[in-house]
Amino acid sequence: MKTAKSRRLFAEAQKVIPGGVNSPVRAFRAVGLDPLFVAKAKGSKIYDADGRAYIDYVSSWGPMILGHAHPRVRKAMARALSNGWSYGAATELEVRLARMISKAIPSMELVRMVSSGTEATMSALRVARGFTGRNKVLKFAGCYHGHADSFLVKAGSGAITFGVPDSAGVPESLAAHTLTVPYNDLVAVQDMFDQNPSQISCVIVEPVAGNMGVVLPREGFLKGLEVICRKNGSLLIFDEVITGFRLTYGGVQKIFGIQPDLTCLGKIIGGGMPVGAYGGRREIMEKVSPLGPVYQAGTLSGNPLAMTCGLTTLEVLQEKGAYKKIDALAQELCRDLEGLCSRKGIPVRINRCGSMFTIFFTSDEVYDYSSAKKSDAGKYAKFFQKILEAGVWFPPSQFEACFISLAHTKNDLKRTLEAVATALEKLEAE
Ligand code: KE4
Repeated sequence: MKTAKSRRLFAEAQKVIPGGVNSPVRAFRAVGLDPLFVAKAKGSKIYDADGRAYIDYVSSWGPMILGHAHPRVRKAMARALSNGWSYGAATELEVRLARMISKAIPSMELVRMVSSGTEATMSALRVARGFTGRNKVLKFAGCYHGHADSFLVKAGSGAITFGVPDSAGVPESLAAHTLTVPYNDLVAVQDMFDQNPSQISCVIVEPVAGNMGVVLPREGFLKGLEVICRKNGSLLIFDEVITGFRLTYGGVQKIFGIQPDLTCLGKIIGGGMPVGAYGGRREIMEKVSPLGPVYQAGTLSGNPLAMTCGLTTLEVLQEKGAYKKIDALAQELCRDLEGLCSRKGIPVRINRCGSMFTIFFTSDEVYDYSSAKKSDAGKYAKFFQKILEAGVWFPPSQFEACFISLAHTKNDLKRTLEAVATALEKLEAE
């Protein structure tokens, strides 16, 4: 592969940016390569600095559900630019987007705009702590909620229930307030509540997990969380930064019939521009400044250009058949990938929910983080490298999700299968 320009840019980048990237997973370290630098993207394709085209399944980690550079979004943003693009004041655009979100996700009676998923979850946690007067938060191993200190915490050793930092710079005294249990394990959740009576402010969960690879909730898991939270006076927070407007027009909460107390959004609601949001029941969100005592703020919150991008993206998603199309494409691709791997005798598990999926190199069911980690990440890395050479760009980590956009075509799927077939042959030959 010709990567001279990416290599040169990476050398330059490392002189001025930590690791040469502005977000760790982009460094391609998990797949044993130097990162490719991207020059442009259009539709389902992404183009590297050396001019090579790839079918893109990263989709900017979820936001680009329409495909890249969608003409309607581009026109709307160009028009908006002529009005200036940041005022630090309230605008009609943010009211329209908040109203659209609240209409699509009725549990979000009040919505506060922020500029990233991390800000959304960090703020929702603060609101939960402020509303309940409790400090502890319960999360699930393998779920990622952005990089706020309280979430960069892993389960303490078996003996102790409280968390230990999962990153340098996170105070142990803070990590101790984060409790971590396995995903899909309601018994472990109940145990934590028994061991920490009236101390848990909230449970935060990815209702369909995307950050250990795609892992689906087992029957009754989400409903169980709702019941346990209600019984214990704790808030249920759905982190729908990935799933919000990905699996349906609105929250995956609609599909599962769950009413979380707070919901966090990001990615798609900004359409690729920096937008996050959190919201929920009025009585809870009325705790947020300037109404209430929980402080949260942001210079670029509700940025007019970002709002325009998000609004237009959601408008296009309202078009009839949008979700049916991307779900059908993903179903077809995953079915054909499974067939291909089984014909080649390569054990894989493909977890899919709507238009997001992960191919795990394991023969066992993947239903939580420890089962996800049993998959052969080394084989995934080699697989990634080989399909990349063939012009297919999957996430550079076994523990991420692939996304299909409205711009993907049957021909993209055909070319993807051809690339996978070649990659599997090369893997077998090794
Ligand atoms: P951001 O701060 O990256 O906008 O959102 C944090 C976040 C919160 N909640 C969930 C469920 C998320 O998936 C994320 C961010 N997702 C990762 C990829 N899975 C972003 C990619 C990156 O870190 O570069």
